[in-house]
Formats: sequence, structure tokens, C-alpha cells
Amino acid sequence: MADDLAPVPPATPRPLPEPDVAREWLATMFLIRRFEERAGEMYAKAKVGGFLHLAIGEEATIVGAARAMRDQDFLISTYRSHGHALVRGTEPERVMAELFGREGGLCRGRGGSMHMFDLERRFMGGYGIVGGNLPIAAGFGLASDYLGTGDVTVCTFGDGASNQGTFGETMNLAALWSLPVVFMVTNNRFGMGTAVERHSAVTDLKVKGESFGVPGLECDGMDILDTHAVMTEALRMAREDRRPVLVEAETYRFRGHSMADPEEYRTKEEVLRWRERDPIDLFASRLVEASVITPSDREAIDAHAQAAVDRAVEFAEASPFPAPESLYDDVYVLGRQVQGWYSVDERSPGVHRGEDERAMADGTVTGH
Ligand SMILES: Cc1ncc(C[n+]2csc(CCOP(=O)(O)OP(=O)(O)O)c2C)c(N)n1
Ligand SMILES: [Mg+2]
Repeated sequence: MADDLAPVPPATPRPLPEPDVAREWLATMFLIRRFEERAGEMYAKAKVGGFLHLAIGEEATIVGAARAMRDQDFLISTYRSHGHALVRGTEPERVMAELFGREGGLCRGRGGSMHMFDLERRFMGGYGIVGGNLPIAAGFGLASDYLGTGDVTVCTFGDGASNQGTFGETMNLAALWSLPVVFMVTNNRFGMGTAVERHSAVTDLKVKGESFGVPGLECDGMDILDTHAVMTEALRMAREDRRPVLVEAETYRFRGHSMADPEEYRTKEEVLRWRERDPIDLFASRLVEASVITPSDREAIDAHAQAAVDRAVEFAEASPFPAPESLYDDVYVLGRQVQGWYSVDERSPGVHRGEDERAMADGTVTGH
């Protein structure tokens, strides 16, 4: 890959937030980093089944985006989503136990690494299908509009996913229906082993929504301050101007695509060059320079993250596997358990679109 693709820091450094806020951002990036490292170790020890995709190197995109959101906003991501659960406040114990396939996991061990889901914290998953989360995000946006809330959905996906048919379809409807969704393309330079310039005719990914009517912004995804500032503006546009926005975050994953990646498509030197802009080191150094923290505070914050991850592994180890007879629990939806779209009817009085169809489904109306 060419040197000129390395990210350039923003010309004017962004201002720091309040010290307590800055410390929390750093602590959360450390938590994600240490969690991911340990998850990788546990995978190597065969404690984790299925696939495992780590977001090491991408922490600023996760924390910068999530901290620009309100609690009631929706977040939806991909199979690289442990950090998205953690940043929304899901306990590391439950995320680790989910990786281990245990009963104490976030989805009772049913989802595994790729299918985290925490409705209470409005983290809407965890999807294994590349580009599969975009139309779902548009659905959340439509629901927010329909219900008249001010909630915004943030949808993260990769550079590779921007080539999927779902990308164009979703951009079109999101713009046509003015949906309050921020689409964040996490450009980590590769879709598996294929570099962005080999998989996308247009490599300036922020412009890929423009012909559909979705404006694009861009941030330095290695810089949490820049990511947060740009995402704050994107969320404002979605919430106040009622329109979708596409934000390209320039980042890099320091590890392979998944644990099964021999990384033959890039050189060690390239990875090292990007590691010089490690998002955690960049932010921690800035905080030390500004005397917000001391070097020993940094160590303490890191140690705290490591202790949280130790507890998560202990919890996961101690949690039982689901009972074999529970295999089919939560798989089939039976009869009237189906709530689906017509639950909208039950939230407010009066006649709604779809009411007739519901009656038809019940057999109380025979059709028109
Ligand atoms: C529809 C579909 N096609 C292919 C795959 C296999 N696959 C899994 S991840 C991936 C690469 C996606 O790259 P990108 O969107 O850049 O996200 P990243 O993994 O870099 O975060 C592919 C091709 C899949 N999961 N779903
Ligand atoms: Mg990618």
C-alpha cells in the first residue's frame, strides 16, 4: 500500500473535553483494547468458538462515535462489535461470557462473538452479513420518525460493505424518507485481505452517498477528538435537520481480519507505520501534555481495565454452558407471540395504516 494513504492528523488539534470526560474516554478505549487482546488469547486457547474479529486499532472510532450519542439513540454495528457493546455500558463479564457461549452471556451464549445485542442499552447488534445492518438501521430511523421521537441511529460498517447492494438501496431510501441515521463507514483499508483501492472504484468513501442525496463528512479515526467532533455534527444534522449523513472514519486494524488470517496481503512495516498513530497512545499523550493525567495515572487507568477484563474471564469461566434441552429456546416464535410491525397499533389510540391487514390476519375481516 502506498505511503500517501497514511492518515494525516487534522491541521488544528481539536480542543479537549472536561478532564473527567477525557479520563472516561481513555479508560473506555483501554477497556476495549485489553478486552480484545484477552479475547484473542482465549480464542487461541479454544475457549471461544466460531469466528472472532478484533477491533484493536479502531477504538477511537468506537468511543468517539458512541460518546457523541445520547443514551436513547440506537447503535448498530457488524461482527466486529465487542467494543460497541462495551462502550454502551454492557458489563464486560456478559460480553466475555457470550464469547465463551455461556448461559451468563449477553445473549445467553446463543449469539457468540458476532451477535451481541443489548436492547436495554439500545445496542441493536452484532450482524454477520456484510452490509446486512444498513437496511435495519434505516428501519430504526423510520421507526423513530413514525413514533415522533428525536432518537438517532448510528450504523457502523466497513469499507468493504460500502460496495454491497444494500448500501445503495439504503442510502436511497434514507435520503428519500429523510431518516435520522448516521452511517459511519469505518475505513480500516481492507475488506478481509483486499485493500480498499482494489475493491472500491471510488476510494474517497465519504462521497459514495452523495449521488443518493446523503452528504458525506470525514474524520481521523485514529483521533478520538476529531471523531467525536465530526460525529457530534453528524448526529446534530440527523436529529435537527432530519436527514441521513455518511461519515467516513479513516482507521486501521492492527490485527488480522479475524483470528484465522495469515495477513499475507500487507507488510509488517505497514502495520508498524500505522501503529505509530495508535489511537490510545495519541490520546493519552495529549492528556499527559495537557496535564490532565500524569504518566502514572495512565498506568493506573490501564491496570483498572486489565482488572475488569480479569473479572470478565473469571465470570465467563464460572458460567455454565446452556442446558442441551434449551437448544430450541428463543428460536421459534409461536402463534400470537408474534408482535412485529403491528405492535405500533397498540402504542397510540386511533386508526393506523396496517390496521385492516391486522384484522385480516386475525380472520375478523375477510378483505376488500
Ligand atoms: C454478504 C457477505 N459476504 C461476504 C461475507 C464474508 N466477509 C466477512 S467480513 C468480510 C469483509 C468485510 O470488510 P469490511 O466491510 O471492510 O469490514 P471489516 O471486516 O474491515 O471491519 C467479508 C467479505 C459476509 N460475511 N457476508
Ligand atoms: Mg474494512
